[in-house]
Amino acid sequence: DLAPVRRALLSVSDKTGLVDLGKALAKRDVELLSTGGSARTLRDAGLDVKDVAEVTGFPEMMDGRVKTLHPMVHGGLLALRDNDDHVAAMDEHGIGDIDLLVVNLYPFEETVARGADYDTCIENIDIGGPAMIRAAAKNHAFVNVVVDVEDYEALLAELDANDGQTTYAFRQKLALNAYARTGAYDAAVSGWMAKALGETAPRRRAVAGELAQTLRYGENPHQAAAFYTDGSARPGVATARQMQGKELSYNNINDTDAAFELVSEFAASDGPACAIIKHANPCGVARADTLKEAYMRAFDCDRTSAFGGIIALNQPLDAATAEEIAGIFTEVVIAPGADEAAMAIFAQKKNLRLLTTDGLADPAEAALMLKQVSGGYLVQDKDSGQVSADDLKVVTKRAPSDQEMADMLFAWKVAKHVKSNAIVYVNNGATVGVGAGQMSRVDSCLIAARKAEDMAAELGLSAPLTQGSVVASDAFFPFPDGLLTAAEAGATAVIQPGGSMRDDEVIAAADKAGLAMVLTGMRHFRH
Ligand code: 93A
Repeated sequence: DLAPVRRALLSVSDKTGLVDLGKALAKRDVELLSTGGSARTLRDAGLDVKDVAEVTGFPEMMDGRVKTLHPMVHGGLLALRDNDDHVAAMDEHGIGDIDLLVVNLYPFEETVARGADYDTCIENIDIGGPAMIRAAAKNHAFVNVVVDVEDYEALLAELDANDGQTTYAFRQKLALNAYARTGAYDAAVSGWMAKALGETAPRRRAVAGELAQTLRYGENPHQAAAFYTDGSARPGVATARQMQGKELSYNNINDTDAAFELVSEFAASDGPACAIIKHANPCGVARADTLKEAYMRAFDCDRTSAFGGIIALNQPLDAATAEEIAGIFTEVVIAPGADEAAMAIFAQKKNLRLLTTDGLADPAEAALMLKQVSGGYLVQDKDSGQVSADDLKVVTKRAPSDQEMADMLFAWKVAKHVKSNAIVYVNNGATVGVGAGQMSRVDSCLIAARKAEDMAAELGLSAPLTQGSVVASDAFFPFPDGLLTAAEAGATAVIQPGGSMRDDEVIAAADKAGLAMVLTGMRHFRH
């Protein structure tokens, strides 16, 4: 199953490592064919290269749109070397074998990422490259196809280990990777077009992904797992730089994403904010005058749960905050930067993972979310819904105070990031009780209130901080019971979507309890 490599075609947009590869191949007596820019690069380095135009007898034309699309190329890639008819056809037309194809494609994804206009994106759709890659990959019985600069070394090692030949298993692996590349490439093109056309439900949807990391395991140790990125340049867990600490786990990545998306709701210009996440739910979110104070207030929402949590900050990590965070066990910290003094403090905590991003994510940015179900997947717009004070409808006799209003808007932003049923108590810019993921809204109200009682006991407070708090509910109260539970816990104002059949009953109950209540008209289910 060994196949020799005597003739190679090199056609790459990313010229990284091209000269070294060309030299290494030439040293192994491999004849080099190449396209315009690639050929120039190789020739400039003193290598002997034949232009594809010479092989095809056609010049590159139409701005390079047609350069390799020719039987002299595709015959050389597709011919079965052990098939008499194929060999006869090659002889008849003077087609030579191409045993190795090295291609990396026009940088379509990068072109989109840098915000290029429509026509520029179109021009960066590679046609000849994918055609050759697919041809070479189909003929992996004889042909090697390399589509990633990272694979150049492995190719040379394979040639050296097999006296200038490659094994079938090696070529199969190359082919698998090659088809994944062309698949992802076309998925990127169709994904870009869907976005450009505002099409959320095309009849077919291709999912693109690039392996970023094979994970030690998934949610549990008996589950294999990997992390794929989709090429988006959005600040977030996939594009963050890891500055220190152990490798991220599956759960780390999931929780870090939740933490960063939540803290990104709070613009840096509005002052420091901190979110602490456990099992994808916030167990403390706060704003304050300093980042350190924001962290401490978030921590004080539920110290027990914050142990081993994931912390997201909306400002670059500073030394004072780093010092405070380093005091307890934390899995991951993600922030839009970290200063040197902070880095020095974290350096003492070898296992603590620090990720830095280029700014915050835009919470209003349009994006699609995928959820897998058996036999398919659901696609929906990301929940980028936001409300401001002007959108709120006061439905009670008492209108909220300014402080209640500010806290309700804060609580509402947090509730959007809590698994349903979500209940969030907030007191003066900090969560003081979070109820998440319960099947009954009343239970979420009770759990959140009990959390606040536990913390009051731990902090030695005379009363839980739900006294004089506001409460947010991610969906309407179907009955007055949940609302009354919150009132009993000491909440004075309520923010919720409204829209229940029994809204009148719920509003009457709020009035009777002396609560101020506003309706958002928008729901934030999250499952
Ligand atoms: O415009 S194309 O789709 N038409 C082609 O026939 C063709 N053949 C190779 N683009 C084509 N390529 C691509 O050119 C390769 O995939 C590679 O990305 C690039 C290399 O061009 P150069 O060697 O001139 O820099």
